[in-house]
Amino acid sequence: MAMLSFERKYRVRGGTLIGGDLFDFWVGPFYVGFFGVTTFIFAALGTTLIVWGAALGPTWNIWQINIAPPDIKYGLALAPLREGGLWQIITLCAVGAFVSWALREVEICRKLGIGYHVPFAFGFAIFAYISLVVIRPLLLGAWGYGFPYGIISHLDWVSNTGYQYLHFHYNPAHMIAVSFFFATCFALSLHGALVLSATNPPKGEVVKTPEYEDTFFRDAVGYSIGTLGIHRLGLFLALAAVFWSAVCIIISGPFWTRGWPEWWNWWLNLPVWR
Ligand code: 07D
Ligand code: 07D
Repeated sequence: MAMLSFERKYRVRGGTLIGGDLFDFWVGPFYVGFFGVTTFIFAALGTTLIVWGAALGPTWNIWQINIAPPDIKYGLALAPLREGGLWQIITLCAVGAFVSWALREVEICRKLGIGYHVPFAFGFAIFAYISLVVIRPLLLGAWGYGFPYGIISHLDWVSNTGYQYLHFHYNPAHMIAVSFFFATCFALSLHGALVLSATNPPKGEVVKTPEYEDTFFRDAVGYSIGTLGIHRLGLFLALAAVFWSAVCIIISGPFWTRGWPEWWNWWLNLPVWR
């Protein structure tokens, strides 16, 4: 079925979580919904505040614009607008926009009668962001531990935070996260290459079926995970990467305050060496 006629067929009322029929309509190809409206409001307000923060700052250079969180001395209190208060409202808008977007995805899934895999996956990205700007600052007792909003400044934050623990590569959860990120790239490159090899043949040759794809891997390594399985594996690898990222930053500070290399002393202290 052509995309345009499919869309017309499935543009049905219902499936909304809130607001009934009120925002149950489309603007061009975009579904609106209650959460489309809240996404728009949060994103517009947040973006306006970023521009306002930039206007207050010393530069319009896109790389150097920086909206910093409050000083640590403000703890978990609200800070004056120019001293981190803007960052606090922008953070609220960002969380509001990301969660609204996820709920809008849920409504679209309900309309189509498909699973909630996409909003579930986006939920992991939101969790990683919230772990950086809400969970860890709350556990450490100050909003000042959040990362600053700026293209270069947020890189400075990652580097500084990493070196506070001497050598962040020794963080065991960071190791697991990095390995999952690498594994995700590995899996996607194999999958993308395999699908193209079978379904994009030279002119005049027929497209090959999944049996060819499975047989390639059975011949090469003795096992093929299959057409559905590879997508389950891909989703698992990607979500595990983000999950362990959130773990690696939440434990840095709230649960381990020394250098990460020192954490490995448990290995040297095993009774078996004594
Ligand atoms: C390809 C999907 C498309 C998304 C894109 C991002 C904005 C921000 C904001 C002008 C893969 C759009 C960007 C809307 C513009 C202003 C104020 C996703 C794809 C293209 N980072 N980070 C980048 C964000 C954190 C780190 C680039 C966001 C943590 C490192 C871009 C967040 C840590 C490097 C960016 C976030 C961290 C980057 C490319 C939120 C640990 C780079 C991103 C909301 C996770 C790279 C100059 C990309 C770079 C980079 C955005 C959080 C580390 C500006 C929105 C605090 C080490 N980050 N980042 O392609 O070139 O993502 O930086 O959490 O080297 Mg970052
Ligand atoms: C947080 C993004 C969420 C995004 C959302 C959506 C919009 C809309 C609109 C495009 C999590 C935003 C959407 C804005 C856009 C349009 C239209 C994703 C998030 C909600 N590290 N490290 C990680 C590596 C070192 C350090 C994670 C590698 C050093 C710190 C990952 C190396 C030191 C932190 C990772 C390396 C150090 C991390 C990041 C190599 C510095 C974190 C991925 C090869 C000296 C961060 C939760 C992630 C983290 C993190 C990889 C090196 C420090 C596993 C490969 C040794 C302080 N590092 N790192 O989390 O875990 O994505 O954050 O050297 O805080 Mg690291």
